[in-house]
Amino acid sequence: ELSKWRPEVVELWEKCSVPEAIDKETFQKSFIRHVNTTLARSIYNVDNFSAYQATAHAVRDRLIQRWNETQQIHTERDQKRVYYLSLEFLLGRSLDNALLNLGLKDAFGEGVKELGFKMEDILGQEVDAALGNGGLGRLAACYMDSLATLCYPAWGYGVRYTYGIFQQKIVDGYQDEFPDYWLNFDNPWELPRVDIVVDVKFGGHVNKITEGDTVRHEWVGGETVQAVAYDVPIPGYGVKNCINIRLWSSKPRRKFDLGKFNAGEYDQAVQEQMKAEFLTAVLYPNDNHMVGKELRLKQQYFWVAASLYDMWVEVRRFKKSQRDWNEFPDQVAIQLNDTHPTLAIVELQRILVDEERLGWDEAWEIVTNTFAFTNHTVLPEAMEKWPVPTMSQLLPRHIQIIFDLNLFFLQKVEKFAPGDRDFLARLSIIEESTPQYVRMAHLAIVGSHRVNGVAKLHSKLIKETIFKDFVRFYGPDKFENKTNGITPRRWLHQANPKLSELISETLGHKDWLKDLSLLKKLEESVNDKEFRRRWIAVKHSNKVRLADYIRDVMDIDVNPNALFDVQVKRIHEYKRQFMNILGVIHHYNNIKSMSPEKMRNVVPRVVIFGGKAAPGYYIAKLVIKLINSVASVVNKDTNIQDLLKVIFIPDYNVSVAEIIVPASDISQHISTAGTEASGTSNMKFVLNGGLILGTVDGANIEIHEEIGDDNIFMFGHLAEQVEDLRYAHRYRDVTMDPHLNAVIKDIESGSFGEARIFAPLINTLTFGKDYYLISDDFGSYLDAQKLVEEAYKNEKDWAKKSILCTANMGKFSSDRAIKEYAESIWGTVPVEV
Ligand code: NBY
Repeated sequence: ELSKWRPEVVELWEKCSVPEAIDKETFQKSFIRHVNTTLARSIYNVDNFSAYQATAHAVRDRLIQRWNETQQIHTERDQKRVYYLSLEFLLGRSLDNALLNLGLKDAFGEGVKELGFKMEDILGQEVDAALGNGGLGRLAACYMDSLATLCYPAWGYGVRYTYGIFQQKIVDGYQDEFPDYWLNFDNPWELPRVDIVVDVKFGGHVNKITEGDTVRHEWVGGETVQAVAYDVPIPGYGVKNCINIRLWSSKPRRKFDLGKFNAGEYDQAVQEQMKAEFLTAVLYPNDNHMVGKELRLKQQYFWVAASLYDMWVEVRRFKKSQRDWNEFPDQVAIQLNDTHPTLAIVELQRILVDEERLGWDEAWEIVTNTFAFTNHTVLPEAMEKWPVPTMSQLLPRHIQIIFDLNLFFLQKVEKFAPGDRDFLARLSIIEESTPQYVRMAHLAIVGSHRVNGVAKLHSKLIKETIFKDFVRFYGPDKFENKTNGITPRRWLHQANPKLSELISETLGHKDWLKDLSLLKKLEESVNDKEFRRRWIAVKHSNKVRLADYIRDVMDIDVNPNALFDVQVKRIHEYKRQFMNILGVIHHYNNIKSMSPEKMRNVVPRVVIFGGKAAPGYYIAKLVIKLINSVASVVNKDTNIQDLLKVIFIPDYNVSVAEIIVPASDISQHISTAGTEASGTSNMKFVLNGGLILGTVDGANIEIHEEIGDDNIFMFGHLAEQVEDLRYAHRYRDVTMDPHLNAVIKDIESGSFGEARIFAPLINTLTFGKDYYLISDDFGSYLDAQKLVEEAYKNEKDWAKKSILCTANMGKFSSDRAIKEYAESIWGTVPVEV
């Protein structure tokens, strides 16, 4: 008998499975084995890139082992699982992170050194996994790190885009986009699961079948695309747990149409294949802006259907053990990262009703107890809605279900508020326009048992504005706040190794990496002169590192002793990079008007920008052009004695952020109050001892609460004033701040290149009624900048502020956020390997 289960086979199996050790010598052996066999190279032709690949494979071997053990224990324990559905995972690089989380960095660093390589050179070879736009995608990545570290039985589900977020080049001051073909070389951080394939159907029609007094629906016909799974292991820090992100890639069911091929129509024979592969080819590059492309809707359903089917394997597992369907929500929690995966709600209802033949109400009870929904924005242009005709074509059964759900929902609303037609229309899942639209946020709320915002103010605002009617209908308990967080492993330990070491030495432990509130104890060292000296030295060396980077990529020298003033994030009008560069012009003109004595009082400053604009976002792209035009004038003006430099760092991404964030003295988070749901880079900067200049918005407010008045520069109007200010702009002329007026006149006089180029941008302030309230906040913005400058002159006090910033950031660990989700929304408990 050839059975695997014979005792002697099991014994042999166990004898042969030697765990991959993690000491230096064993690492070196596996490194060389991978160079020789995996890469088919030798000592004579192994370059830095091959060394990276060999190191990555050696680390991956060890990751997979942990991954296997984690999956095994999770299956064995059979605890409730959480599935995090996100259309974006902005992971960045994996090697350094894996080395640190597994505790291998020192041994492997020594190991490669002895073999003739520098660890930094090897780490520098890796390309970012940039499968996301900005904050939302990076949040998903931080949450996976925390889920692994805290040992929750969790999975991420996403899309394996062939092209991530575009690469940005600056040509003549303008943004140019280039495809991000990140899979050009082999990707050691994914495990292709060619055996895990799910058929996903589009189009076709629905048959209504009457059997006695029951009616059922059958979705037939249409085209089928296959989803292939790629698994990305995510190691926890300081634990053996290693969780999984499953990314789906599309491929055709048939490679080509043999009939057409034989008829000599070769080009048409491969067309189906090309169309199917196109489905997951590219990430849509818009942040906080909905673009209603049919392909995007197809991506969403493709991913959601494959993921639910995959979870279904689990469901069948417990069906075998005779569990009742009603227990499904006790086994599974699904978190919707924004409305992008909302079709999962409809898909689960479809499976339960059409395929498992459950009654409608019973199925719906299961569905709503399974899902929870996170909202990330209040901007109207970001609200997802899909035309009913498009959805009917692609998903004929789903649109029926949506209309039925809406009917039953509105019947309840009608009972709640009899005769209130407006209330009904406002709550409806369907927008009654021509054509009709499906409002995805409404569907997500109706289909979830919890809805949350991502910072206190944001969660309050959604209850008072966009979801107000739902709060009235459901009561306030369905709506919660879960303030965002960031992982201290990547955003301090990995990005800022020197500060991490200083902190560990001062506290006498590394436990703070798993319990960030322990940083509080750093407060006791704030009056220790020697500690402050070392703190300042670390910041300085990080500024030198950034200055080196700027020289390498831009060939510009900046002075690391200057104040580094940073604004890096997606370029968007609501984030007001425009206001920042207008402030820079004001500052520049101010310096130019000074006598040499007065100039001596000016703090030298390097203003650093970075960020991508959506390729179709004309105004955002003009902001980039203006920044670069100002930079080219300012940077070559010798009259200002290097007191000001303006830098636009191209192609801002996660890896570049890891260099910029630790080097910042002051960073700007200056959105119009009420527009930035949370922001998460604000947390990263403050954790690294950078101060912030910010508006009373998003998580700035909670950071302020934690670190205190003395350690943050806040300015501008409040969220509750915004509506009135906009109203005033609409019906009276915008009253320009005199300083702002002068700056605009300067641009219009051609000081920064042809004025007509910038006219559409300047028009947003005048004809555009200054929707983002730059004119209202400009005065207090300049005042706040003056305070920053004065404070920076006192090195000792600034160092104290910097230390107190870091010391009080405990709350903003993604570990805290994930525990809150687990405890109050998911009801999951940790299972440690
Ligand atoms: O989510 C961001 C928020 O702007 C930020 O304030 C918050 O901190 C962060 C995490 O909660 N939102 C965001 O990044 N959104 C997107 O990237 C995005 C991408 C695509 C679409 C909408 C939003 N879309 O509709 O296609």
